[in-house]
Amino acid sequence: MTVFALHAIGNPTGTRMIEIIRGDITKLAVDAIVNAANSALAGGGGVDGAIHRAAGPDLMRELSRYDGCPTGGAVLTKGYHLPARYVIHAVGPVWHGGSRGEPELLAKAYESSFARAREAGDVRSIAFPAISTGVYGYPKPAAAAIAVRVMRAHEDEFARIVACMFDAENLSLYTHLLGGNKTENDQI
Ligand code: AR6
Repeated sequence: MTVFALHAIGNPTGTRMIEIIRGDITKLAVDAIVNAANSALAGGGGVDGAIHRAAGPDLMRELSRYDGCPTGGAVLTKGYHLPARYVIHAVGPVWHGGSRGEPELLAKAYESSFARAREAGDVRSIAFPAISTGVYGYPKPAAAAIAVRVMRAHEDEFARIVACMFDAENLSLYTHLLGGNKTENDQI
């Protein structure tokens, strides 16, 4: 799949940027991509399925060493056949209406991802999908606000933070939150 739009939006407080890319996260040549995994680390559909298909079966072999991962947590593996050197498998919450700690757990999934990236020692660029906003049913506007808040809190620790958006609604939400103008269908 082609990455078909690139949004590089300046941070009003400095030179670092949170970039918004519309496309398939498995194509991104960053140090680490984040996966929206489940707590069994068992693979699945959505971005998880795409990452496993692109990385190859060694990814599942490495994950099978773990006895799962709690919601809000994240584990780091190699990227195998992906352009990214690492995959950080973050477990977002299933949306149950908002009264089961979903906002805190979603923020924790992003925080845990950044923690794993820092621990790796050589991650300068990291890309995130919109965790929990697919199969897990988290309302996209609320999830976007949390994701952008946590990304901004870590902006100074990385050379590049990419928000990789797959669908038009998330693209529009992130673009609005990050203060940019939406332009679509720019080939890169
Ligand atoms: N690149 C970037 N984003 C993508 C891609 C892709 N290739 N494919 C989908 N998305 P989801 P969740 C977007 O369902 O809600 C899996 O079965 C998608 O449009 O992948 O956290 C896992 O195994 C959506 O905005 O993850 C878990 O069981 C976002 O990624 C469960 O789904 C997240 O959607 C996790 O559900």
